[in-house]
Amino acid sequence: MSYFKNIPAIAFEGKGSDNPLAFKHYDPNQVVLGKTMEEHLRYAVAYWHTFNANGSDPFGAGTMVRGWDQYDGLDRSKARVEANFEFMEKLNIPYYCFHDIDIAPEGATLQETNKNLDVIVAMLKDAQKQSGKKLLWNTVNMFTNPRFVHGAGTTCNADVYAYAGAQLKKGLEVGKELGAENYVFWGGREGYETLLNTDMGFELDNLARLYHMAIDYANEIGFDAQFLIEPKPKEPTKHQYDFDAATTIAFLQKYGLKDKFKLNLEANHATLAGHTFEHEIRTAAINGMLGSLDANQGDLLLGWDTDEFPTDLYSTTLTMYEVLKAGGLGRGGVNFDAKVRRGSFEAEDLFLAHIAGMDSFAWGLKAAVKLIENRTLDGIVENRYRSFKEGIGAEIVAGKATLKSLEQYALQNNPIVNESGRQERIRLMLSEVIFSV
Ligand code: XLS
Ligand code: NI
Ligand code: NI
Repeated sequence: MSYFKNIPAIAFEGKGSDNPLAFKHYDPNQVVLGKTMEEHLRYAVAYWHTFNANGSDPFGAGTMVRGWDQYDGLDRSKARVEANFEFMEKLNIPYYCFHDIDIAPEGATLQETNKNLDVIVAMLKDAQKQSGKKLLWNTVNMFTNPRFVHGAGTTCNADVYAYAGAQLKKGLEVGKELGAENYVFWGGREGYETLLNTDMGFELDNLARLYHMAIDYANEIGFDAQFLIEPKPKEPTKHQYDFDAATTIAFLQKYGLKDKFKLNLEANHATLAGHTFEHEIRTAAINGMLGSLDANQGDLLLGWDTDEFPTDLYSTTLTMYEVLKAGGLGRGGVNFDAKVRRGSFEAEDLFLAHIAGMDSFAWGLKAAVKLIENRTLDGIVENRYRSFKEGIGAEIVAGKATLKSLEQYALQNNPIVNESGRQERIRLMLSEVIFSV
């Protein structure tokens, strides 16, 4: 059964095309810096936003009625599987990502929930085999059900912790069954509202225990996905423990987990933390922790995770610049953790939104390649730090300097001369590159 009958396969038509159902920048076969665009970008569909969301918000009901909504329960889940593979096929997207409860309904008991999952996972496995599409990552949702009111790995209730462990165990088994390339942990309720009733140190110890158990079990069953933690500073809890890349890295280091994990970074989470996306990517990269990207954008006028499709070319360019400089995404990818706006309720909008995101990232990739090939920013940065290449600077870098030798130098070096950082000029250069590709 087709859920998107009126939508043709989306092809690359190039910059001159005025066909809204075509790519103008994303040419999967175009080779840049030794790899095809498809290999660089490794696009993924987020199941929850595309096949589960209905446009509801705290003030109003859903606005979106999809083809699969004519069914209920497991039948609806099966219909979503068909829709997912038709969607990926038509958009030429190689990967998808999901939470356990996106793909199958929760039952009244853990046994029932697992049974539902088994039915759908078998179907997904078949569909993957037939289509060649792959699972970029899966995860388990330990934040929606009311049992997680006080957290999952950081709950005050050991019975809930045990349930979370069981759910995670099943999640790892599902990931293995479907050959997931990564496994994501996003701690929706792993945080706190007030220290007045919270033992922060104990909660973090427990969270680390759960991660260690996950590593042990993945090893036991031979699930070799890359584990990823997805930082986010707030929402739903006031203070999320995995606040940002730096906080998460410190946590992993403290608990001896750093070698087992990388980070899944999300643009809107970065801005909620008061950072740019490129800051988060650079922080991960310089610590060897860049794993995968959740591509979206926030609204800087709003204080929550709006998960809009990424269309800001400055951001996609600088994102891809950081990714290329870090040596690429490896087993990670660009997952559109993004949803169409409530007013964009037609099925066609799902395609138009993904095209916008895919073209914007491809455009950013092309611009980033040009920045690298022309050494635009490299040249500027190298020149800016050139005082560390010789004389006292070279001694500092070589570890030969002491406070005494610095004093000796400073006493005879008068006056000190600084140079402009030329920020405004560089920003204009960046604009010129973006609009030249
Ligand atoms: C929520 C997160 C979530 C994760 C997966 O803000 O972005 O969607 O990506 O649990
Ligand atoms: Ni995300
Ligand atoms: Ni998010």
